Amino acid sequence: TAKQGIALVDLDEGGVNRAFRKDVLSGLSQPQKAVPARWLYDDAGSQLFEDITGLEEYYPTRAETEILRAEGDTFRQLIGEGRAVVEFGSGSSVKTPLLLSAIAPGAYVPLDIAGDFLRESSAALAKKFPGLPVYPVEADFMGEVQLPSEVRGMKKLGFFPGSTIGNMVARTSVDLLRSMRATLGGTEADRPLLLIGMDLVKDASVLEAAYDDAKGVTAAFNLNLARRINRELEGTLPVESLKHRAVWNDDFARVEMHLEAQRDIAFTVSGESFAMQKGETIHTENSHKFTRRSANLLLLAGGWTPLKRWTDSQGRFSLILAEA
Ligand code: AVI
Repeated sequence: TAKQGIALVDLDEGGVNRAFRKDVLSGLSQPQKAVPARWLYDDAGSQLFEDITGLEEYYPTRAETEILRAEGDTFRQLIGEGRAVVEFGSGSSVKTPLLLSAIAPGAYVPLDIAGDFLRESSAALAKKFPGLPVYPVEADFMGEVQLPSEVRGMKKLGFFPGSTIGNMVARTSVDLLRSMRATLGGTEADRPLLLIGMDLVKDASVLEAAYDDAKGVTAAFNLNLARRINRELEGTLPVESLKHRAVWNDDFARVEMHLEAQRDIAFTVSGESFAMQKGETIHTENSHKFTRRSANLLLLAGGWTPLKRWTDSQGRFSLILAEA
């Protein structure tokens, strides 16, 4: 069902996030231990991710920004003016303004589950674009979201930059693409558009460096998950005995992040006991990379027809415009 403005974090009597505890306890009980990547983003994790986007080795943000800067005129020709831009996520302070200045939209609707961040970034954006109506919606965009009545009659453009789609396995990303279609609505005669960032397959050494930088910021980002488990779930994970790993999985065309035990360890989380042998890992994130064909196939599976594709000058990252 479509959601809007409901309480999104379910805390127990002790103030513990129930969904986080459930995911961690069940994930640590699997033969290959795994925790869903969305739990990387508490306040500390979100700040570390911001820091990652400025790293020398982490090219995706720069590459995508380069495309947004260079292709403004083409965006305007293909997308037209006056659409309501619905961003899946709170929007970045750089990429979103580039798109909005290029296409002169009729409204901007950012959707995010993190309400505080959403309100802050929306206020900053409204200041930058004084004439533009901004309608932030606090919602989980993985399902269909009810858009504000003010934009109901407008044509829509969905915006999902950053290759965040790559952090999902195919089943989940197809579900999301279909939910986006449902959220954006439209008719045969008035099809919504989607502008989506998808990072490209490239040399494994370049990809692994992007996810294991020399300054150790990505390592800190990954290890923060163990710290968060200790903080919020009364965990006793020995963080100093865990090592950040970034590995290219060629079969699934993705960079995987893991936390690897450097010795045999035993620990508890919310009173439950776990053990890891030296070398065993907790899988914490997938970042899928695409080819032109695999990107098109995924979009088609999700109900979107690719219309146009742009890449940066070094061919590292793609932005695709698709139509429902
Ligand atoms: C948010 N997401 C697209 C990032 C990525 O590249 O997969 C998250 C990230 N993980 C490590 N570095 C960046």
